[in-house]
Amino acid sequence: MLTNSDPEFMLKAPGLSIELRTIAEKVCNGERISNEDALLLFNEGSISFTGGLANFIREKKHGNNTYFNRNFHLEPTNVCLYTCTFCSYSRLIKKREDGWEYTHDEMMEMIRKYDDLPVTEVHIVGGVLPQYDVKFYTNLFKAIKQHRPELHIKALTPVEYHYMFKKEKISYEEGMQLMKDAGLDSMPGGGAEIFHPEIRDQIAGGKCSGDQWLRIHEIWHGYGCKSNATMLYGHIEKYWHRVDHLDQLRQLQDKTNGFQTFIPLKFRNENNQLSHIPEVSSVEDLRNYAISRIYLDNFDHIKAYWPMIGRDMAQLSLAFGVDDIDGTIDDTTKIYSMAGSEEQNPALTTEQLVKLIKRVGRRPIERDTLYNIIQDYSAFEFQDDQEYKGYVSLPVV
Ligand code: V47
Ligand code: SF4
Repeated sequence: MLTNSDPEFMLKAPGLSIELRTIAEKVCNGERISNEDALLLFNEGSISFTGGLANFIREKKHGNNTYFNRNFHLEPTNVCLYTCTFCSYSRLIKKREDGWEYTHDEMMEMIRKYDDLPVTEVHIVGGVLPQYDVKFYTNLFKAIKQHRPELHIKALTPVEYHYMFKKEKISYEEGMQLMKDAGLDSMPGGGAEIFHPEIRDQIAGGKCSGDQWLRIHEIWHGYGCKSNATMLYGHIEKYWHRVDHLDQLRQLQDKTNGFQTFIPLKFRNENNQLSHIPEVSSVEDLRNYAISRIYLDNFDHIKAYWPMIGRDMAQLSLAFGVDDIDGTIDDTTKIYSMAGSEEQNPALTTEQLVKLIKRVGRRPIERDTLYNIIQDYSAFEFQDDQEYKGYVSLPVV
């Protein structure tokens, strides 16, 4: 039987132009698509055609496996020196009384709240302020490791690192080594926005450039460490800016193979300086996931971040190239609720995440940050009313 992820099915799609057929042939033969191909898919690929190609790659790489982890976020501050126009989260220094600025001890208190819970990762990211410097973060990472050595620290982005290393007058190489020695395990994908200066200067002026973002990841990968990458889409950029962004990520990945996951982040328009720009449609979100999956042939994973896109869309995205839906979160991030996401208090239990994945016919796999498999939940069973009943652990195949 032919399914929509069967190559033959896609090559037989009625009315397919020669150019689109050539893209489908490349995908079926495991060949890389070009920037022009990606642009053509954005402009002319139907959602079923593009989604089918992405699903074909997704299933070739991962079958039905869909990954998630048990994590929580720590956001040291929402006061920030920068004024990114898309950001609903930050409070300007002159209005800092409206925000929060946690101390070392307050942050350790939050870490201790998870002592009896089976979380595997803390994701630390927030605003940029002078007091959150190299000393602050190296002390924090050391204290976390001393308290709970097995908790994976995924923390900060080149935006914070560039700022604090410059202030400290140390090189990126020295700075990242200090972070590694203090206990940093991996870097999240934030701060990438859109690399091209034509857009970056308008939406994220003053913070690290696209080249600096890429350079810090390259150095980190050179130390044998892993990181993620994001792209903030659906605001003032054009399709070709997205393709340029993906191109730069693919080129760096060819050099280092240090990226694990690509996470497209949909611009949400509440409470920020770009609120006049309408959000893109759900079809556009699915198209963007699918083209990211097709283009980034050297990335293992594509993630849909459910607190940003909502649970329904995260489920749908699993048929459009996505194989990871992040983690339990435990209501510990405010970035997206403040920007208008439908997820106002993002928290899912493991059971809820498993159920979400199973309801769309995929196989829920709990992973750690580095994609070591912790548990396969495929034998979860649901009663008629779709309530979670229990699970048995299965060997992973
Ligand atoms: O860099 C801020 C984005 C990012 C808005 O690596 C917005 O696993 C949309 O990078 N609309 C931070 N996006 C979050 C991030 C992330 C999230 C989940 C997982 C991982 C990972 C990384 O959030 C920022 C910025 O691009 N952002 N405001 C907004 N209004
Ligand atoms: Fe600051 Fe990050 Fe918001 Fe930009 S996106 S204003 S750097 S918190």
